[in-house]
Amino acid sequence: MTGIPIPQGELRLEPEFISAAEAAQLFQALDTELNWHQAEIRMFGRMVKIPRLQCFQGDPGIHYRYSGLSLQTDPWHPLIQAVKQRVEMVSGHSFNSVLINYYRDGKDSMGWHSDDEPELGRNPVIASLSLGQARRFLLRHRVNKTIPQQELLLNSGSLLIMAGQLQHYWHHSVPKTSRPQEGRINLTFRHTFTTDTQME
Ligand SMILES: O=C(O)CCC(=O)C(=O)O
Ligand SMILES: [Mn+2]
Repeated sequence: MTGIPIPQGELRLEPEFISAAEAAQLFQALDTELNWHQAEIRMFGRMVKIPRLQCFQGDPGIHYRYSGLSLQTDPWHPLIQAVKQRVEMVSGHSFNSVLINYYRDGKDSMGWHSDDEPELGRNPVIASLSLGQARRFLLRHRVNKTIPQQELLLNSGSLLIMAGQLQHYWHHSVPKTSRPQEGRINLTFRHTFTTDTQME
């Protein structure tokens, strides 16, 4: 994996973690077989649909907190479980859950945020596998605005690892684009601490 040097965080990218052909096959299978839903969040007192589809899978007993709700995970899809094992080998970390986002076209996006929920622990290792349409992935420092913004193009089959202090010091986003775009599925493997497991 290639390290991308940035201050106060660790980023590593494997552009061809899985082949383009395998990534296309996996995209097709997940597109049709997963239990996609469009979550709603409260914004300025109104319920609004988030601009993408999602699903969340994990080990039994793992809960997923979203906008004040605590949701059960779906069981692992066998293809995701198989790819998770390869992600664990390459990253040297184990994961018990995955958040899966489906960007249907260029209007679907993810706004600036950090993966800093308390249940992810102190310096979470997050492994992000992208399938389908290549999309821009941006990072900007949360405090020091003189540090340049980082931009990566996440191709189909690429694996990005975010680790160290990254979530404390950086926000990331997948911006909208007006260019015609095919669908993209992104899987972020995480270790979620629940009340049943020990916090690090
Ligand atoms: O789609 C991506 O590349 C990013 C997804 C993400 O940031 C997240 O799931 O928290
Ligand atoms: Mn994120």
